[in-house]
Parts: sequence; C-alpha cells; structure tokens
Amino acid sequence: MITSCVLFQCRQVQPDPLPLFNIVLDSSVLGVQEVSTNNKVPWELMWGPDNTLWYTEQEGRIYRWDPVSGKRKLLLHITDVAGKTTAGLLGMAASAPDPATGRSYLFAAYTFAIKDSIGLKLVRYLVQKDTLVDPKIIAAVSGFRGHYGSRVAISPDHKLYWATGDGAQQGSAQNTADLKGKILRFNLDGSIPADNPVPGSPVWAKGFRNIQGLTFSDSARLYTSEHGDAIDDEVNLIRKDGNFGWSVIEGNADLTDEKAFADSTDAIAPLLAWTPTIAPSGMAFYNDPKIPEWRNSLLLVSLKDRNLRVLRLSKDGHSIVKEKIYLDKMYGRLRAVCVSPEGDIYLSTSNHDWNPYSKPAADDDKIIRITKVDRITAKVLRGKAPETKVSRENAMGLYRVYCASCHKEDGSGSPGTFPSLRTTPLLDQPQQLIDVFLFGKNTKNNPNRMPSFKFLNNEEAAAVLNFIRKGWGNNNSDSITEAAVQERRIMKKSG
Ligand code: HEC
Ligand SMILES: [Ca+2]
Ligand SMILES: [Ca+2]
Repeated sequence: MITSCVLFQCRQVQPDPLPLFNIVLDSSVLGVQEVSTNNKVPWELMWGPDNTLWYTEQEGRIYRWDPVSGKRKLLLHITDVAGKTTAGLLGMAASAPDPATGRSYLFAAYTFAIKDSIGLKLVRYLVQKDTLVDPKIIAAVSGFRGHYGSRVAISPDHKLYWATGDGAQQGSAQNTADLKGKILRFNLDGSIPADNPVPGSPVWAKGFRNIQGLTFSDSARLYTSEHGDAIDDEVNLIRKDGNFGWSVIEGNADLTDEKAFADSTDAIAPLLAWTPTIAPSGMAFYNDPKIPEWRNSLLLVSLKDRNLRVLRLSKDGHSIVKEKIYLDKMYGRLRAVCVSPEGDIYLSTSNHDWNPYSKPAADDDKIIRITKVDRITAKVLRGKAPETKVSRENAMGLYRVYCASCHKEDGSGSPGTFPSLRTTPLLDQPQQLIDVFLFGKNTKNNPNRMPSFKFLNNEEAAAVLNFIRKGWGNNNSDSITEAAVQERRIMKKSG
C-alpha cells in the first residue's frame, strides 16, 4: 500500500492488480484485471458522480467501489426488493451534479411484491456523501410474471429513459396504455416532457420483449439490447415513437404475418439479430481515444454466449459494420458493462444468478477491468469473428446452442425451473416429445416456458430429439424420424 494525497486529502492507494490476460488489438495492448471479487450478481455498473464505480447487487444493495483504494462501501440496502429469478434490483443511472444546486440524483429500478404479481418501480434518490436519501417514486408498473427488463439511462440532454420488459404478458408491448414492453421518457423530476410522442404519457417507443442493455452514444443516439424468445436476440437503434415489433415480429420481418404487420405499422428492424440466441445483457457505447480500435463501438456482454462483443458502428451510427468476440467463455455469464471517464472498461460476472451455467468460481462474482497497458506480460488473447453457422451436422452442437442454456449441457436442468431431460417420461413418448419441441409448453403458472422450436427443420429436429433420447446413455433404441416430425407439424395445423 502507498498513500496518495490530493489537496490535503490522503487515501490509501491499492497497487494496480497485474493483468491476468492481455488482449492484443491492431496496435493497442490491453490488460484484463480482476479488481473486485466475492460479489453476488453485480447487475448494474456505472460511473458515479464522485468518480468511483457504483454497482448494484441484484438482491438489493448499492455499492461504491473506489478504484484508488480498491475498497468497496455499501451506500444503500433497499429492503422492499422482491421477486425471484430475473427480478430484483436491476438498472440504475445517476444525473450529473446540477450546476445551480450541486445536487445529483440516482435512479434505480427494482421489482417489488404486489398481491398476485410483481411490480416494477423506478425510484429517485438524492446522492449524499456516503449514502442515498429521500426516495421518490418516479413511476411504478404492475402485472409482471417475468421479463422485467430493465435498464435506466440519462441522455446527454438530461432526460431520464427507462426500458421495461413486457412482463411476460401477451399484448402488453403493443398496447400504448400499458407501460410494459416500452422505453419510457421522463424529466429528472419525474414529470413528463412536453415533447413526448403522446401528451401526458411517458411512452417513447414500444414493441419490446425484454430489454437488457440501454446506452447513449456521444451524439445522443439510444441503443438497446434485447432478449428474444427461442430466436432473434436483438440490438436496436431507438427512434422517437418507434414500434420495434414485438410480440408480432421477432428479429427481421421475414415471415408473411411479420411482413404484413411491418407494412401496416412502420415497425423498425433491428440493427442486428442473433439466432441461435446469445442472451445479450448490458451494453455501453465506447468512443474513448484510449483504445482507438474500439472507438465508435457498442460493447455488449452476454449471459448465454458468455463473452464480450465489440460491435463497431458505421460513421452515422445507423448500422453495425463489424462484430468481434472477446473473453469467450472465460468468466462465465457476463451481466453488465460500463466505461469510465478515463476510457477503462468494467465488466461484471453473473455466475451466482438464478441460471448458472456451471458452478461459480470460489471468488465469483467478479468485476473485471480492461485497460490499456504498455506491453504484454500475460497470456495473449485475440478477438474472433462470430461463428456464421451452427454446426448442424452435429446433434450435440444443436443441443448446445438451442437447449443447454436452460436444460444444461448434461440435460440435468435446474430443479423447479427447467425439467431434467435425462429423466423426463416424454423420452418414451415420441409424439408428445415432438409436440413439446415444435410447439413449446407452458404449464400454468410457470413463468419460464418452453419456447417453440418449429423454426428448425425436420432433420435438425430429429437430430436434437434423438440426441436427448440417446446422448446420455439413456439409450432409447428406436429413432425419431424426419417423417415423424413432419407428421406432427401437419397434425397440429389441421387439428
Ligand atoms: C428458454 C429456456 C428453454 C430452452 C432454450 C429450452 N427449453 Fe425445454 N423447457 C423449458 C421449460 C421452462 C420447460 C417446462 C415447461 C413447462 O412444463 O411449463 C421445458 C420443457 C421441456 C420438455 C418437457 C419436459 C417434461 O418433462 O415435461 C422437453 C422435452 C424439452 N423442454 C426439450 C427441449 C429441447 C430439446 C430444447 C432445445 C431444442 C429445449 N427444451 C430448449 C425451457 C427451455
Ligand atoms: Ca424487435
Ligand atoms: Ca422474423
């Protein structure tokens, strides 16, 4: 430890942790450091008004982590956070100090209990030296069964944006009177700006399923990342009063019904859509000269694909021109990302959350910093291009990309949420098995439903189903044929 003093204020200075890896770009060398360990699902990261890193833990705590001392401090424990799995204390954002009063506000979104469902609210706190005070509810939305979103962002012109999930409620995202499945826009005092599309309504854009990332570029363009259902995770460029298609359109409008809807509503297509899904999460715009190769890019972390994507934007910001993957499968699920004023990048892991991919590391969850360094001192990593095609010849490959995020790589599922495929009685009931696969399954009151996989062709369907019937030594000797899958498709259509 050394001590650093600025204007008579002395703090203990933690020496920089050594990079565990180096990312080598065209000309820059980056260091990957683990700066904070033993956290529990750091869901949101942001740079705080006091020049430290602020982060939430999903269960309800807001911390400040000081990059100089390396120490963390609890700012607030919110005690009425309620809800399971993807609910909790979610996004947050802070306003810059008001020039007149010097005041900053922190805005936090979290779920709370209502009698028969879960509500989601956005609360404003006044920032004080070591704590947050004077909670004021900016907005509250009821009727959630899942898909909560939610992220919060403040625009360069000091408006407050809040992205809500559709609540796993059919029809909510297209219903302008329902605040679920929307991007909402407020003044910092919670009032509704006069230039919102509909007077008196906070709705700014609609047609979203479950936004997990929300970030402004330097030129005030707003970008989102969003979870699709079984297909089509998306990144979108948001436009005022835009309709982004859900729940009629998934990804691009390529099916007949989707095209008709897009024509009649002017629905906006995503900049990028991923099938198989990657489960994108937090996203941050990067434009710092510190890492020139990554300027004008969106940094996007993912839960299912377990990596960091750098999505290079076109000059006008209206399209994504390049996609590169870093830290692939190295830290498990990644939840949040932010950029410091010095151009350093912070990421958080999410291995203690409701749907762990594997056993968390002993010191999970971590906050990781990516910074520029002078030279290579550790193992070298390079970016890679995304895989353009799933290896379809390989049934296990199909299982991995389409099923393992929920039912786990070994088919064991997770108790109470995702049934074990190793032991399901459906293995001996081929017709029912094919039906669940093609058309999905949603037992009453299960907020996690089995999505429909009818978009896979008969060959792929038969391959995956035979894999789960035989792949784990469970040895069902007969095979499901492509013809059998086709027959169930037709039965369903006519039945
Ligand atoms: C997004 C999560 C998710 C994904 C991805 C997913 N499933 Fe499921 N699956 C579920 C859930 C949740 C259920 C339980 C549904 C219920 O009973 O309400 C389920 C149920 C099932 C069942 C019925 C099991 C039983 O005992 O009732 C089968 C079979 C199945 N899934 C196979 C698959 C296959 C094969 C894939 C990949 C092609 C897959 N699932 C992908 C979530 C998922
Ligand atoms: Ca969309
Ligand atoms: Ca589509």
